[in-house]
Order: sequence, then structure tokens, then C-alpha cells
Amino acid sequence: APQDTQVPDSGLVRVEDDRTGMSEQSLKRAIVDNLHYGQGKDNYFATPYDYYMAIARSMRDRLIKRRIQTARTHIQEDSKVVYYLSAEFLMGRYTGNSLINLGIYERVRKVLRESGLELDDLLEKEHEPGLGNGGLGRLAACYLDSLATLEIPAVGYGIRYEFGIFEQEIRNGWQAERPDKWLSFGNAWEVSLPEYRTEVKFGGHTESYTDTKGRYQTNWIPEHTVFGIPYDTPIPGYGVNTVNILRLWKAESSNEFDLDAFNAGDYLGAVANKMFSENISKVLYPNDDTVQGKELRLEQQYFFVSCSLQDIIRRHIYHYNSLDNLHEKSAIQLNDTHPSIGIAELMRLLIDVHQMDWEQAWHITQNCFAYTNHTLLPEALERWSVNLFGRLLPRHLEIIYEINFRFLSEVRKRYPGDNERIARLSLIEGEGADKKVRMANLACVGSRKINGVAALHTKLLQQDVLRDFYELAPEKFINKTNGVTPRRWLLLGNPRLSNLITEKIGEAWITNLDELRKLEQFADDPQFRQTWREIKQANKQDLAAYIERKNHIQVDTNSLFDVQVKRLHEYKRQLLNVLHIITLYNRIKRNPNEDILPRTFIFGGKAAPGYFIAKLIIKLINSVAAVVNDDPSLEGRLKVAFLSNYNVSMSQQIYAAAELSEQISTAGKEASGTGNMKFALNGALTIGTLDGANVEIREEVGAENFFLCGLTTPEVYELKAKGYNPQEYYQSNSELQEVIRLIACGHFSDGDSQLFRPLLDSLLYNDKYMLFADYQSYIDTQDRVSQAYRQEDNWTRMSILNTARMGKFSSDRAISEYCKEIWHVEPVPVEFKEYSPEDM
Ligand code: CBF
Repeated sequence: APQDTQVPDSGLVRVEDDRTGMSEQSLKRAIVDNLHYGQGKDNYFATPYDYYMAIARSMRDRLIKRRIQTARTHIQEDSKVVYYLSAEFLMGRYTGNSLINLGIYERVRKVLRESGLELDDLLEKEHEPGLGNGGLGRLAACYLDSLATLEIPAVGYGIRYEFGIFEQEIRNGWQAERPDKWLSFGNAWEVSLPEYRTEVKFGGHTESYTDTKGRYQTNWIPEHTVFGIPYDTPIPGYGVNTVNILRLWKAESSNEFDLDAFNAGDYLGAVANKMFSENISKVLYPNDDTVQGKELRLEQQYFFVSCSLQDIIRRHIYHYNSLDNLHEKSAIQLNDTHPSIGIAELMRLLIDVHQMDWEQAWHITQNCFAYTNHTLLPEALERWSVNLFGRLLPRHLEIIYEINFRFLSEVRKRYPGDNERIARLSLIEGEGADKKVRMANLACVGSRKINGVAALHTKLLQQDVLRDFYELAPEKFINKTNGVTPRRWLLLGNPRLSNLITEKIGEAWITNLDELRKLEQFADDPQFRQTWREIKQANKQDLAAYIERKNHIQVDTNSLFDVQVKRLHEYKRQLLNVLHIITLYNRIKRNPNEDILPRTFIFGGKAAPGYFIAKLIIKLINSVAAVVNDDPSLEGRLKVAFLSNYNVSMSQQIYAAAELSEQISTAGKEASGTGNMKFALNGALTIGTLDGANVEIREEVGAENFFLCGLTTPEVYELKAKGYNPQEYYQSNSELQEVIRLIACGHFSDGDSQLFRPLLDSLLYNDKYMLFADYQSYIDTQDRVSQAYRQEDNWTRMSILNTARMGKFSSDRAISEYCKEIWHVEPVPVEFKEYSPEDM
């Protein structure tokens, strides 16, 4: 288990009282105190959940003290602040992470054990806040951890969804969704600050007038107004006193009850405003990588962005009494285009509310914002119908037209007569009723820097998706390869391995992941390899026990744990993995004595509820699992498990136990991926295409320690251009034909030959993601994996080298780069001070 690292009994932390003390005695007193006075229970009545709440509150108290001192320090030091705007934050459970970052995990575990309580069991009582879909939201969470650890003043701004990502159940092999009522037992971690509530307008119309100084002004008369109430969660850095905040906005009605409507007999009308308001932060849209263009989604985006910008302005004015230097003291990051309406909103606030002139407001706006793009998929690029936009945000539409007019005038000067280019660059797409506002274009025009999330992705943005913007302003483009926090993804998630690493190379790796290189010297040490293997084995046993508990499947812990966990999407090609499983199945059926490496295939991931094909892939995985797992002739050879409701907490356990990481998206489709990094950090070897960050992972770990398969991006483009025909691959591959025929004849669907027809038809006659083109390469590479796994010693060596060479993929590295090259912010160390009478 993680060791106490930074907080000795005396020294860094000197206050020894129930709220902030770190000694065993103080911690014990704090937990008992919170049990009594927070939960209203003693040890006779307390449930495990009460104990969890008492631990969480005790940690929160410790963080709040540091938070206050952090905030004060940032003001005293006149610090520039990073504001990270994101519609999603997939934080995972807080309490374990806080114990780790405070350095008292082991101490609290010991204190609880003395009372017969098991910390790890109690931490499982925390309902994970699932306020994100996947990679993008989880990246935001890793970045908050690194920002605090690097002592950078920062605030994460987002939405306090009442319902997070749905809970996935598997019923008869199909995904079923249940609402995620994560707040139903309260949230020990947040503090609400109604005194900072913010008003947000929607709908209505605008009116122009000339003010007393003869200036042309616009007034927005809204149809509705809504309040945003901030809820703060402390974000502690590791081994430092900095505690930043995640500020999430909850929508509340500004007019609970319309008495006039009520008196006129219109009861529903009387509460209409309340219903409109509260819907806004009700539920997270469960779509990853597709946009539905729904009004509520735009309302959500505008709501949290407006609240956040007003909050930033309030804080700034309080400190500087002027907005002239806003861009010198604030760096606002747009996590994808979801918050990009912020560009128009900041303009509105500066011009309409704070009476700034256009030129100055635009200068400030362009110098505040930077934009991260997270996807190359055209269906994920946000475009809002002008009609909808104008109805909901009439003033913003005017501002966007004005930005566009000024921007295109410049473009025309630069490219006279190039009307096609001008049309592509325009913030408005199309004509007449079909006109759309292009949010990526708005983000590009209004930002100082634009970045992709892996080297290949940034290159493709420059060559393809954002090419015109790149040609216009190449200096704006920059790559920032993603990273993951080693605190959650190794120290907390894999205590056995992190203890071994610390034993061998010390604990510096926790905040300087490049230190892991020092493990290379042990890669050939037989004793170290043996211990490395034993740890993986123990983690596999834990996961096997979980699978048995949840899925009632017994898996062989000596088999290769071959894992694909991520959102279900056709481009991620879980289906290619299934084709491999069926290929192995056929080989065994054809020749029962075939020497096949025993494998356990583990899947996990949610499909967007409206994404029929992705849901059908889940059904296929479960149907194949049912046949394979029930076949006695496959016992000890193949097992397939789909783990339902994949989330952050579950993934921590999975990464620790995985041996083979499936990263097999069609080249050029996955922007980066971050799961690929977490697997390799935990010693899994990757089978993958040259896509996203896989390219850089392979460069770092060495081609000989990575199982490469599939077409490259240029090959994919070339094949598409010349006219890809899946039949060419199908007709010439007998193993592939056998696999497809077995599915088609209903072998995995009780004889129903129609059930999986949509999947097969899409493969046979379209195959947008080129599974057939990559099938043989993938199968051959999997055969190489099987051979390699049998060379136990060499496999372990490769595994050690993978972990040892993952330094680059720390989110600390990524955030340091953002700080230096995009945000221009510096660390601001925070001192921990004892309470004094002046604090009163
Ligand atoms: O950059 C973080 C991740 O974002 C996504 O999940 C996204 O939502 N667009 C991408 O699909 C990932 O490739 C990427 O790692």
C-alpha cells in the first residue's frame, strides 16, 4: 500500500487539532468527531457509509484549511490564474485520492484497523461522481491534479449535473441504462457558496440605443433568467500545501413561483420558470464523439460558461478594480468547443456590461482564451443551427456576426477572390434556414493558441480539419500530448507495484515520472522480474475475484489478461477484437488439439444510449462470451467477460491487472487516448495501431516492446481515396469468412441469423473503419503476442521496460508545457500556517 511520504508527525504540518492535525491521534479524534457531529451516530449505530462520510469530512476539513491559505497566497502574490473550462470532469472517487495527496493513506488505514475497520472497504462506499463521458472529462481531472501538484493557481469550472453518466446494466446481453443518482446520499466533498450565485439570461430580444455619451449600446432583454449556484470541491496537490478548487454550477430558478400566472389559474405556467431552470444542470449528455444539436445542451454550455466568466470578472475586479489587465492575469482554457461560446460571452460582458470598446474587448478576449481540440471525427464538431442559437442567445448571435464580419474582412485582404476559402473559414456555414454557427471556427478565431492532444492528432488538425486556420495563423498551433496523473493511476490504483517501485528507486517518481527510467537497470534481474510477476499475478487474482463476484465467471489467472476497456465506438474497433476471439474459437473447433495460448478477454465500456450499432456490439460480445464460457472444450483456454458499468474506480483495478492493452482504433481516428498510457504505466504491453498517442508510446517504450498492427494513417487515406472495398479482403481470407459466417448463421444468437445482420452488413458492404483491411495484420500480431507471452522472462522484461519508459506521459509533463507555452503561468508555493487569533 502507498506509504506516508510527505507529512511527518511534526514539521511541515504543525497544527495538531481535530480539523487539521495529521498525527494518528488527531486523525482518530477527527473521524470520531465527524461521525458524531456530522453523521449524528456513534460506533453502535454507525454504518460503513457513516464511517466513509466521517473519513471524507475529516479529509475535507484538512483541505479547506489549506484551501483558504492557498486563496490568500494567490491574492497576496498577485498571481495569474488558469481557468479550465470543461463541460465534463470525470474525477473518480475523491477520498482515496485526498488521503494519497495528503500523504496519510497508511496512517489512516492503521488508525481504522485499530478499531477493526478496513479503510479500503469504507472507501468503496463513496459514490463515484461520474460527471463525464470518458477521455475528455478524465483528462480534465488529471490536469487538475497536476495543476495543484505543480502549485499553479487554477480553478476548474464546470456543471454540477444532478445525474452523471448513466449506470450501465447488462440485461440478457444488452446494455440497459439506469439514472446515476450520485447525490442521493449527499456529497461530503462539496461546499456550496450561494453568496456567489450568478444570474444568467436566456432568450428574448435585444434593443439598441445611444447612451448619454453618444455611444451605441445594446441591451439584451431576456425571456428567462436563471441562477447559477457554485459548489466548490477542494483539489489538493500531492506533497504540497496548494489546494485549488473545482467550481461546479448548479442551475436554480430565479423566480420559483409566478404568482400572476398562478392567480390566473395557470398552475403549470406558475412553475414553468422553475422547471426550465432546474433542467439545465439536471443531466450529463451521454454522448461521446457525436453531437445531437439539442437545445438543452446549448443551454448547459452557455449556462456554465456565463457563470464562470462572470465569476472570473467578479474576482478580477475585486482585486484590480479594472478589467484592462484581465488577459495578463487570466488564462482561460477551452476544453474542446463545448465552452467556446465563452468567446462571445466575454465580448458581451466586456462591451455591454462593462462598457469597453470593441477593439480593446477583442484584444483581451483573444489573449485570454486558448482552445484544445480533442477529436478528428466530423460528427463531433459542434455546429448550432442559427435559428436555435438566435432564439436562445440573440445577443451572442449578433456578436458572432460582428466577429465574423471583421474576421472575414481580414481574410479577404489576405486571399482576395478566394471565396471557397472564405466560406470554409466563416463562423457561419450554409445559407437560409440551414445556416449553422461553427463552434470550432469561433474557438480558433477567438483563441491565442490552438492545440491537439497528440503529435499525430495535431498534425492531422493542421493538414485536414483546421487546415485553413493553420495556413492563416500557423503560429497559433501547438501540440500538447496528453498525460495522466501517476498519483491516481499508479500510486493509488496499484499499491503493490508502486511499493515495489519506491522500494527500488525511491519515491521521487511520484512527482517526476521520468525517474521510472531507473527501473530499467532491474529489467534483467531475475529476482526483480519474479517479484514483478508476482505482483501482476496478485492483481490478476483480485480482478478474477471481482469478475467471479460480478459476472459469475471463473477465469484462469494463468491465462493472458487481454483487455479492451473504453467507450464503445465503431472507430475504436471492439468488433475487431471479437473477430479475433471467434478466429481462435474456430481454430480450436477445427483442431481441438491446437496449441492456443489461454486467454481471458476482458471488455468494459458504455455505449451512448442512442447508438444502436455500439449497443449491438455489446450484445455480440456478451453473446460470444455466453457460448465460449459455457463450452467445456474451451475450459482453461478461452474466457470472455464484459464488465458492466465501467467507471474510474473499476478501471483502477483493471489497469493494475491487465497484461495486454488493446489500442486498435483505425489510424487517424483516435485523437490521443489516455487509457493506452494507464495500461503501459501499469506494465501492460500494447497491441495497437499507429494512432493517437500510441505512436509516441511506441517511440518511448521501443518498437521491440510494442505489438504494432494495422494500416498507417497515410495508408488509410490512400485506400479511401482509391476506393476501399471490404469485399476484396473478405473474398481472399478464408479464416475471416469462417468468422463472419459463424456469426451470420446465428451460432451466437440461438440460431437467429438476423440479430447481428446490421453489424455484418456494415462490415461487408461499407466497413467505414476498415476492420477487414486490418484483420489479417491484427490476427498475425495477436499470434506474435501469444508466442511472446510464452517467453515468460522476456515478457516480464518488456513489461518492466514499458513502465520504466512512461515518464513522458505524466500529466505533470503535459501541464508544465501548457504553463510555459500556452498559459505563461508560474508556480506559487503556499505556506501552511497555524491558526492564530487574527483568523477570527
Ligand atoms: O483528449 C482526451 C481524449 O478526448 C476524447 O476522449 C474525446 O472526447 N474527444 C478523445 O476521443 C480521446 O482520443 C482523447 O484522449
